[in-house]
Amino acid sequence: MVTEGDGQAAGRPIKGVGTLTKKDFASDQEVRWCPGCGDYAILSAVQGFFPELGIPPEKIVFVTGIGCSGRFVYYMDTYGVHGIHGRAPAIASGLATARPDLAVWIVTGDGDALSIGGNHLIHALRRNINLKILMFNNQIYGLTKGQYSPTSEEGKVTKSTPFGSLDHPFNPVGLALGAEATFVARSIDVDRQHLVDVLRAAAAHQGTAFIEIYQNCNVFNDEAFIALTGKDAKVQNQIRLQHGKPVVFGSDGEKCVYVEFDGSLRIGTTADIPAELVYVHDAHAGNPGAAECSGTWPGPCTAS
Ligand SMILES: Cc1ncc(C[n+]2csc(CCOP(=O)(O)OP(=O)(O)O)c2C)c(N)n1
Ligand code: SF4
Ligand SMILES: [Mg+2]
Repeated sequence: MVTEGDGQAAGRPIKGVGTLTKKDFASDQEVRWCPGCGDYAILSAVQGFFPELGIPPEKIVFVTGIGCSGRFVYYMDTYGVHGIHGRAPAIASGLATARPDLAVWIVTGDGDALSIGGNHLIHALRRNINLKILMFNNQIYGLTKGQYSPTSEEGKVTKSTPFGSLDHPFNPVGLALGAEATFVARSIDVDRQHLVDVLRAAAAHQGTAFIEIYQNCNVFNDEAFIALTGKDAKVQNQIRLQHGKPVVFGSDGEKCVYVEFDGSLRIGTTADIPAELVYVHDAHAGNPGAAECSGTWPGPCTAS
């Protein structure tokens, strides 16, 4: 199908959206992240996924703030706004409200979204405008060369915390659920399949979708997610939430999340827990409490 304006705004020949490929979403700009940065994998996953949406690039707008993550906008051959620090949700909210015919995606960082932009983020989440927010969480300020961020762990030694951070970090998934976001997910740069599945679900969601993406900053915070990416560790530590499925993990599902008698969620050995007590993930649960609880565990997760 060719819709009005296809390909024209960017000065390219008209191309039917059914024939779009990854290349149609890759701009001619030289990608300037550090070699080995997790941002490359996320960019590649997004560019590879977008053709399946069937939306012409001219109907898509990426809005970013400031940070290494903010450079994302230059590399997508769509419309884009490289905004000011922390204000991508404000700019995108106005755009998506005025132009509901556009697909508006935000790319932001942990500092951009949760330090200077924390206020804008929570209000975007509660307003539930049709926005998709990709928050690259590398638990550090990358662009400004390695200061601690609101997601850095306690005790983090950086240039701005030479004796170790005293602050308790935000759990972005918990924050988003607390703001009653209607779609909340977590994924990771190195798991393309999971990331694309989450992007697909977010794109289909009507309202604001918040996706935290763990992203390795190999220069200033290398291996921050090694517990989730290490060969053996990832099997033990990743908990994948699938709608309607019991939450089990570890090799052969040896561990599970179960409901304790007081209603709290605990981790146990699957063989020791009666099957009816094993927690079943409900992505549409009205009460986000359980999802929030699961969001505090490590590993990719989705809840909405
Ligand atoms: C108003 C303002 N304050 C501070 C800065 C400096 N600054 C630029 S990027 C950044 C933090 C970026 O960290 P994050 O959002 O985590 O992005 P990353 O570089 O890690 O992708 C800061 C503090 C700025 N550009 N503008
Ligand atoms: S500083 Fe870190 S986040 Fe920024 S481009 Fe380099 S590796 Fe990536
Ligand atoms: Mg960061």
